Amino acid sequence: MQKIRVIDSHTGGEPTRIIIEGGPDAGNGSMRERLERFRDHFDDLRSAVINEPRGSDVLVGGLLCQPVDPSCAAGIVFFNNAGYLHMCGHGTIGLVVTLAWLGRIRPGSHRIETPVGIVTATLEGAHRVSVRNVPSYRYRKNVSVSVPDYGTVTGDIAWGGNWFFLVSQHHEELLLSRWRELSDVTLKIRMALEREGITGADGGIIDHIELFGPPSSSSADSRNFVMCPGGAFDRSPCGTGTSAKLACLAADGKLPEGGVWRQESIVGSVFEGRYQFTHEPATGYTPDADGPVVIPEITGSAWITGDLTLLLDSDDPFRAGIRI
Ligand code: PYC
Repeated sequence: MQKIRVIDSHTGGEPTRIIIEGGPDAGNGSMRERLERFRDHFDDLRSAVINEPRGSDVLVGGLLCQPVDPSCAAGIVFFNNAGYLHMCGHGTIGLVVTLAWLGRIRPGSHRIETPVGIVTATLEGAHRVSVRNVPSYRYRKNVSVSVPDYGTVTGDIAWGGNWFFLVSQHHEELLLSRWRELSDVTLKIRMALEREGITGADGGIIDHIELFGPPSSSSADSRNFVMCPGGAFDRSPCGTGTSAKLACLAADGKLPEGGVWRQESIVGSVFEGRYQFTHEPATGYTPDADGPVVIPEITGSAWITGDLTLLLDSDDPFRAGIRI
């Protein structure tokens, strides 16, 4: 019987499951190398932790790692039902609240290694965390794609730690009760981008699709619906997605440096975002990108929902989860 201890939390409604004991031996390399070792040698464990019958499509998992850089409090490799994420904003907020709940960190700033660079998370209380994300930018503006049974959709391509296609011009009402229709259209957009060979820089796969619309709360600036790589929608406003949005706002001169952007999710939770211009290198950035490089900071709250031990019985036919 294999035992894996995990701490579950949710950030603005989006769940995170952090493996704190009994996870795979991902080695001692960089977080990128550990992601590759996890993916190449222990992918069944990812599926066991995240997929049914122990998990669900909505969960994002994180393998807590010893950092390489001693100035960091932790390293992390994020994963989901479809594979591995470069970075995860809501997951980082969940990780920091998890580490605090375990008594491993105290309020203040903590550096965290991810496969795409070091982020700095500031724990401001038991639940509230600000994440200074990796350098982000808009790569292309007003890219049109022909979506079968729907029409032409135009959006921006931006990097916020993952690749996003951000669409503001559409006829969809962003209501939670319409999640099936919104899922259908965003999945079609994603497939159309793939079919037409539209990617981020260096051929980066655009695996997150974001629709924007008016907020339901007067204190927010915008509402979004974010389709994640495995076909589940983000219940939170998506940390990397809000970072991509901030990069687009900076590129269009619609939000000044340091100004606050309140991004509401499809379930009504809110992340606060702001950005600073930077000369730090960004993944895949070249001067022909359609906007400056910025460092986004995302603030949100997370709550612990479980401290449990997953059991993987060698006789269980669904020991490695159900891969749909
Ligand atoms: O918060 O960055 C995020 C995220 C990515 C996928 C789900 N959440």
